[in-house]
Amino acid sequence: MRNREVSIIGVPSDYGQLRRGVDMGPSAIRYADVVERLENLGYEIKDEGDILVKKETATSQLGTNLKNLKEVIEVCTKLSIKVQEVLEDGRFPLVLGGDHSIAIGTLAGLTTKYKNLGVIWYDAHADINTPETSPSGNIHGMPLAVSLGLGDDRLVTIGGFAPKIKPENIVIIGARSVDPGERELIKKLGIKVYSMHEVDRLGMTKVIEDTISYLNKRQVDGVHLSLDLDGIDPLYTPGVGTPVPGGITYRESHLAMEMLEEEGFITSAEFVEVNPILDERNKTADVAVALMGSLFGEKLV
Ligand code: HAR
Ligand code: MN
Ligand code: MN
Ligand code: MN
Repeated sequence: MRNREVSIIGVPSDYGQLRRGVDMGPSAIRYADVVERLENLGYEIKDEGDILVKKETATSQLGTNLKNLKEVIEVCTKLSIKVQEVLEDGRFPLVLGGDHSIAIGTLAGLTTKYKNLGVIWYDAHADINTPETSPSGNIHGMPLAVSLGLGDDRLVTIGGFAPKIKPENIVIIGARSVDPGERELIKKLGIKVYSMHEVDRLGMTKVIEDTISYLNKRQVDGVHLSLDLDGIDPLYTPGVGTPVPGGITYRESHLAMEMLEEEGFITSAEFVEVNPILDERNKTADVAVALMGSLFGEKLV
């Protein structure tokens, strides 16, 4: 059954990387009329507002190579509590980023309820770096690793337990910029990846059909869609901090959302990495909201 009661949670944080402006993502997405769009589909929308993110000028790596580690821990801890509250109210959490490091908090909150959570990671990147393999020290390149229990202990144990998710419950779609250490870990853990090669070769229809049957076989008790707008080709979503050419098209992305909606098994979602400063007239937020429309059942005819 689809949950008709949706809570929107804004996370105005840019601490997971070094390009400012992605903290304005939630405002840009609200400006693109997310609430209206989903209300028009018959959903009862509660905008929970933004998680309080302090604007620090002097941030702390806590003696590690992880940029803004202290601030990311604070944001993700607050977010995990908020997501947990929304779930306890029986509502669908729709999280608006912010950079992708916030997924650490989203997943920590979700897995207080879902003990065998499936995760669809729609992204140009694999975001599975550890402090040892990260070329940048940017935590937005690490949330999948952290949620698997790999990385700095203070991130890994947010919410008081670890790991949050299982490697065999993850499906990555759209990958085309993967670091050597990430590739090794993906192989070692046997994580399912539909890179752009598979998207081109199989077509999005088959990719999503296979994703659905794979996660159903895993008997997941919920499926979280973590959608990084850089998964889509920068032709359509230029307002992202780390654009990579050769991405998923606008229509392929709509098809993916429509097929996931038909199956009705997405139980939470987050849309991240919208940076209005780098955008062209809020194009990227508009695409995010249009994709949410399809994910929540908007039909063309
Ligand atoms: N893999 C690179 C790193 O770890 C770049 C990560 C960029 N990540 C995002 N999120 N934009 O997917 O630094
Ligand atoms: Mn705001
Ligand atoms: Mn990402
Ligand atoms: Mn990305």
